[in-house]
Amino acid sequence: MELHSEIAPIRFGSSCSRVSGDGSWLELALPVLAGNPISPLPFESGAFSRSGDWSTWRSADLLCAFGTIPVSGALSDAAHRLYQQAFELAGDRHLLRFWNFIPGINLQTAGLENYRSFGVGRHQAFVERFGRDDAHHRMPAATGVGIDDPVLAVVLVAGTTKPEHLENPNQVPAYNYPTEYGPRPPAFARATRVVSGGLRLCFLAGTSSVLGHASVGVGDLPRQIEITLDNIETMGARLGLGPALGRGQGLKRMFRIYLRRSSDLELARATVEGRLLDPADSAVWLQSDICRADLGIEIDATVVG
Ligand code: 3EB
Repeated sequence: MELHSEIAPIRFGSSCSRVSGDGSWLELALPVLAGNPISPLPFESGAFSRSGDWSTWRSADLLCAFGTIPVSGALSDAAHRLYQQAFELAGDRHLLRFWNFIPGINLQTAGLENYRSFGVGRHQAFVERFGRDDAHHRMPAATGVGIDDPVLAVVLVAGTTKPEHLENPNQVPAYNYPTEYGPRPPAFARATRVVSGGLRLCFLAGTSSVLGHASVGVGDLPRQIEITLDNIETMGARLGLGPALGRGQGLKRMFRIYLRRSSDLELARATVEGRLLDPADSAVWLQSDICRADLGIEIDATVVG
């Protein structure tokens, strides 16, 4: 199937995070260390509309949207509200993918880390929407990283075809994490895949150096990269793409690599480019805090074709 026009709703590397005047793109102030700051999604764009805090593109099969909400008090309230709105927008469509850009992700508000507070509101919204028993089966692949501006930004993909949500056998499902990682568990799957409009869409969640539920290689970035890439291999196989995540198969592949410290770029690039990336891929290297304060790298991917 021809891809006519792709949506490029996110542009990284701006000086402050904001929505453009016409609402058609979201600037995020994550510094770009390397690669393409305009991150396209490989979908036909469909009709654009702007309503409330949300910008939406609807095609026959897919809905892609981003929403932002200013944050002053607890992140849990902002997350709860923005996710309620996301679910309303998605309507009967199935949730396929979320990206979450969380202000001051590792800072604390009223004694609770902002990421954990975000997790409380997100989880509550899932349970309210789908019920306690069904909520886990509805959680799609997601990414959670930090931004420095006082705005919570969420990007959503939803579709008419029922997806498959996949877990990593070497990791505890995030929605079953013990409470040491927050009062409510993170609401996401390790990967989601679906066939939509004749295309196979594979969404790899933000993947990091986590085994079981523990952070691995704390203080040792090469080790963290090794475990992260091992986890990606495992999920590549689960997705049916093979351990190299479909490298060399003529698929469209988009990667985002988030580094906590920009000074790690050279080291990380050598390993990740060698083991994971192909020159044909679209990849962007970003500096951002990631949701576990003890980890330095997170990688997500979208593979289509
Ligand atoms: C982890 O494995 C790393 O809260 O949406 C990765 C992807 C992580 C998504 C999220 C968090 C999220 O627990 C953290």
